[in-house]
Amino acid sequence: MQRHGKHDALLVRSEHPFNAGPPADRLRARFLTPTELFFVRNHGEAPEVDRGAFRLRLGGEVEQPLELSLADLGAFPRRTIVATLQCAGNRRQELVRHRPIPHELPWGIEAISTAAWAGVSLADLLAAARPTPAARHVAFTGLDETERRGERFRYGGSIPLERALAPEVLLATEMSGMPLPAIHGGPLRVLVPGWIGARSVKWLAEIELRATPSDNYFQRVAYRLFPASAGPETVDWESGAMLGELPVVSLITAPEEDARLAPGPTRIEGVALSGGGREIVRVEVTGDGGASWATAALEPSSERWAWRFWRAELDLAPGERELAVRAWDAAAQTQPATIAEVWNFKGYANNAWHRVRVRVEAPPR
Ligand SMILES: Nc1nc2c(c(=O)[nH]1)N[C@H]1C(S)=C(S)[C@@H](COP(=O)(O)O)O[C@H]1N2
Ligand SMILES: [Mo]
Repeated sequence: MQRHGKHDALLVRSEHPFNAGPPADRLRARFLTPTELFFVRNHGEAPEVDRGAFRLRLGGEVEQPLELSLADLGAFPRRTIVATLQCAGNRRQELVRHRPIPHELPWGIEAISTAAWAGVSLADLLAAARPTPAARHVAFTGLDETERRGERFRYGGSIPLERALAPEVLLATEMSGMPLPAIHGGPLRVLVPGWIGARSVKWLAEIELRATPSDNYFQRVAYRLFPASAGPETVDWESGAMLGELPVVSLITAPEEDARLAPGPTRIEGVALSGGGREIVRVEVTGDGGASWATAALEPSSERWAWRFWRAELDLAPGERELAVRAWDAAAQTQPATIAEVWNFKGYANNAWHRVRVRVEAPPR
């Protein structure tokens, strides 16, 4: 079994390619997820990269194409950003329970983690390459291959040039104080804070400036959001919205589903995150299906691109109870109540209230 330096406690959704994430009781243990617990999302096998021979190529709609070794990259100013990465498929399992979603990973809540990423700003490279007026999108291609529709090709995706020019978009070579591990894209990956994880391309080898988004399968076809009425047979793939910025989300990490709890005041805790660096301004929990809400305490944080830890207390009476959480961000956006409102056949962007069923019972006397 391949473990990639990962903790044995990880929930493994697939071995080949390796896809795994931290169980709920470890997800929120530390603000910076220990790297051995950080979730992994791979579409193909992790490639081996020769660090000495490695060159990053940057071309397309630029006046000055670049070809850079890792040492060349090290000459640009070094920046560190604490950022949470979340897969667009996080919490797909709840969508699957509502209506089946074949051929996609049934993630629980574990496809989310936080690290301190270090590397160089993509903006600094772009300044050296000087994009032409025709450049509107920045496309990334990794070195890993994957197969879809009978074709083998490299993983890729793109972001708008406007997003790429922000200083927090990194080409990262370090993760929480260590060289970027191979399983997380080492030696070099993109980090697009506040956007779906899919755009943070690992094993980065090529950057192309373009007038249009990337033609890669994972930009052109996958990672699009369709209405609930669309299905794999009838869908017009081009009609879906290309996913980018994350929606506002929140998760209950404790208690866990099916927990048995004593009646009375009960501590509830979890994490919340919004897209685009928007601050989480309120988190609320309910134990009565949304009839009443208790406001959670937010842990102080100055990390704009990272999740927010919260905790709350609910007074629980005996019986089967459903706990739920919703967060609000600085744009006054909040989360839809039900899975039915967000269901889509690819299983992306589930930001419905996160619900956890528990049994509350007095201890036997
Ligand atoms: N080259 C490459 N980059 C990739 C992927 C991939 O399969 N190949 N998966 C993407 C997806 S869908 C996510 S959610 C993140 C996960 O990053 P992690 O494995 O470091 O957590 O990487 C993204 N970058
Ligand atoms: Mo993802």
